[in-house]
Formats: sequence, structure tokens, C-alpha cells
Amino acid sequence: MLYNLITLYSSKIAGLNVVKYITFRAGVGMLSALLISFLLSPWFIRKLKHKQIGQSIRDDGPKSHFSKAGTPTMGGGLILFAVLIPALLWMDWGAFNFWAIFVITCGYGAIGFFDDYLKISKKNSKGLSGKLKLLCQFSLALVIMILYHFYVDNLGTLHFPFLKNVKFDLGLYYIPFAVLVIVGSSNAVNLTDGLDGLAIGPVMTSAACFSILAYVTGHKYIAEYLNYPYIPGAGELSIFAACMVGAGLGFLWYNTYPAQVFMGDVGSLPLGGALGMLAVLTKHEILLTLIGGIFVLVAVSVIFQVASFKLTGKRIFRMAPIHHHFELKGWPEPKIIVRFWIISIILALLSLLSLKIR
Ligand code: 57M
Repeated sequence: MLYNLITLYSSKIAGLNVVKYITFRAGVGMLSALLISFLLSPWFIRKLKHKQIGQSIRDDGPKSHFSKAGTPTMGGGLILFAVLIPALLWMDWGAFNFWAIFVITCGYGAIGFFDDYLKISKKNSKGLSGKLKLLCQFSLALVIMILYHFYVDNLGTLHFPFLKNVKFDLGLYYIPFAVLVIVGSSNAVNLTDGLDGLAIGPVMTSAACFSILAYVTGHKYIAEYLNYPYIPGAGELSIFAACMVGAGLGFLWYNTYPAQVFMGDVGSLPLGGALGMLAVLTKHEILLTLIGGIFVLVAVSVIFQVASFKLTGKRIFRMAPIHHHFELKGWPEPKIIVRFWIISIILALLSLLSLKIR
């Protein structure tokens, strides 16, 4: 909004022209998100403690987690505030991309809020029923993708990373495909948020990746030079992704081991949904599996564990998701977390190679 207002006067007041540049708005967006989450977290954590919004720990989990009981949770509410306020200030409200990413983030944040609220108000770790959560997530993503279908041309084209000029047109089947990407990404981040800082690290590396990819995809000349699909307006998403990085950094200062606060479903569901939406809006749906490879690893470990137990009565891992398997193997929690971060950084760098290798 500030962007829209300033551009009205940028030709009259010297120096304001800089606001036109996406790189400038992404930079100030990231910094303002970082300052909001870093500076307001101590106050927010005190508020959560005062309202006794503390984590209840399942008794069937790793014993090492019992000491975490009562840790303030729903810190994701501040992450969302730290992302959405700078996004509102620095993004172009006239872009469909802005509303698509803004609505999915707010919508999934509301779903996560009610899930957390029910868990805390009823002092159990059940919350919203899984089916109701999924129904709400699928419905919201479907509405946005149907609207998106009327907004863009060749919506259904799938681009393959590292392969030059290899495309596949899904036609209208792209809509359910994109909905699956968004809902899957949201729940994969949710599953990953099971150790201190384990989810926010890969969320930041993924968002940083998408900030670069969105800028390139939305830049006509760079996209053409790199033989990349040019998507008008995609550059605005670079600002939102940069705000996610900034807000995540500020949150990680308090969520790092031993965590003073957990993000809650109010954080994990919208952050994952936003990553899925970024992948869809920048046409990097397939590359998301590499960028968010840690989330894929966690989700696949659960799928394999449940399938194996149902089919054979035996478990593949000592406990799923896979981070709990390493815990039960005796790895210290910080070691698991940092090693997952290292893998997510490597995956992000490999993903960025797709800009040149095609
Ligand atoms: C999301 N939530 C954490 C915190 C965080 C189908 C099955 C795989 C589902 C899965 C599940 O319940 N997932 C829910 C993961 C929980 O974290 C809260 O949830 C929010 C994120 N949604 O923000 O508020 C616990 O994670 C720990 N934690 C930290 N630091 C953090 O910064 O230590 C979280 C954030 C917190 C805290 O202990 O309480 C979670 O793990 O529930 N179930 C599981 O993940 C369980 N696995 C399991 O049952 N495996 C089975 C089958 C079903 C695959 C098996 O292996 O046979 C594990 N989780 C728990 N106990 N809590 C193991 C048992």
C-alpha cells in the first residue's frame, strides 16, 4: 500500500523513485519483518505465558520432550504479523499474486489458530479433526486456484527444472495438482515442526530461494536471457518471500534450542501453504520438491512408517517423522537440527543451479 501511495508522488519527490525497485522493497521488507519479530517476541512470549498458552506434550513421544511441557506456543502468530504487515506496506496491492499469497497465508493461519486454540483450551494435543483441517485447506486453495485460472493464460503448463524447453500441459487438471502442492507443502512443514528450530530453518532457506526465483521469473530480460518462463508480476512475490526470511530469522532467535517459544500450527500451516503458493505462482512446483527436500523427507518418512506398520505390523523407523528416529538413536537434538539445516542449505543451492543449468 505504501508502495502504491509513494509511486503516486515518486515523479514529484526526488529519491522516492527507489521504491519502484523490487530489490529495494524486498530488502526493506525483510529488514522490517526481522525487526518486528526480533523486537516484539520477548513481549509476545510474556503474553503467551501470562495467558498460559503452553505446549502439552504427548506421552508417547521421545522422553526428552517431557521437559518441554509448558513452553509457550502459537509464536507463529507473531511470525504472521511480521510477514504480513511489511508485505502490506511494500507489495503492490494491484497484483493478483499479492492477494493469492496474502489470502492463503491468512486463511491457513486461521486454521492453525483454531487448531492450537482447541488444543490449549482443552489441554490435549488433538485440536481440530484432521479431516476438518484438510477440508478447510483444500477448499481455500481450490477457490484461489479457480480464480487464478480466470486470471492467467496457459495456467496448466508445467516446467521441468534443469530440462530446457521441456513442458507438459496439464490443462484444467493443473488446478487440483496445484491444490495438492499447496496443501501438501503446508502439512509437510507442520510435520517437520517437531524439534527446536527444525521447521523455521528450511522455511527460511526455501523462502530465500523463492525470493530469487520469483525475481528472475518476473524480470522479462533476465528470464529471457536464462531461457526461463517469464511471468509478469511474479517479481512482487520476491518481496513476500524476503519478508518470510526476515520474520523467520527474528523468530529463530527465540525458537533455537532450547526453545523459548514454539510456532504452533498457527505458524507451520501458513508458512508451508505460502511456500506451496510461491511454487505455484512462480511455476516452480516440481523444483519445490528439491528446495523443500527436508519437508519431503519428513513427510515420506511418515507415509512409509504408517504404510509399513499397517501392511506388516513392523516399523521402518524407531519413530516417525525421521527426526524422532535420530533422537531415539541417541543423537542430541541440536545435532539433528543443524544437520537438517545444512541439508536444506545444500538443497537450496542445488535448486538455484537450475537458473543456469537447463
Ligand atoms: C505436528 N507437532 C509436534 C508445536 C509446533 C501422523 C503423525 C506423524 C502425526 C504427527 C503429529 O502429531 N504431527 C503434528 C508436529 C509438536 O509440536 C507442536 O506442533 C506445532 C507444529 N504443528 O509448533 O506447537 C511437538 O514437537 C516438539 N517441538 C519442539 N520444538 C519446536 O520448536 O520440540 C515442536 C516445535 C511439541 C514438542 O515436543 O510438543 C509433534 O511432534 O507432535 N505425530 C508425530 O509427529 C508423532 N509421531 C508418531 O506418532 N509416529 C508414529 C506413527 C503415527 C507414524 C510412529 O512412528 O509409529 C511424534 N510426535 C509426538 N509424539 N509429539 C512422536 C510422538
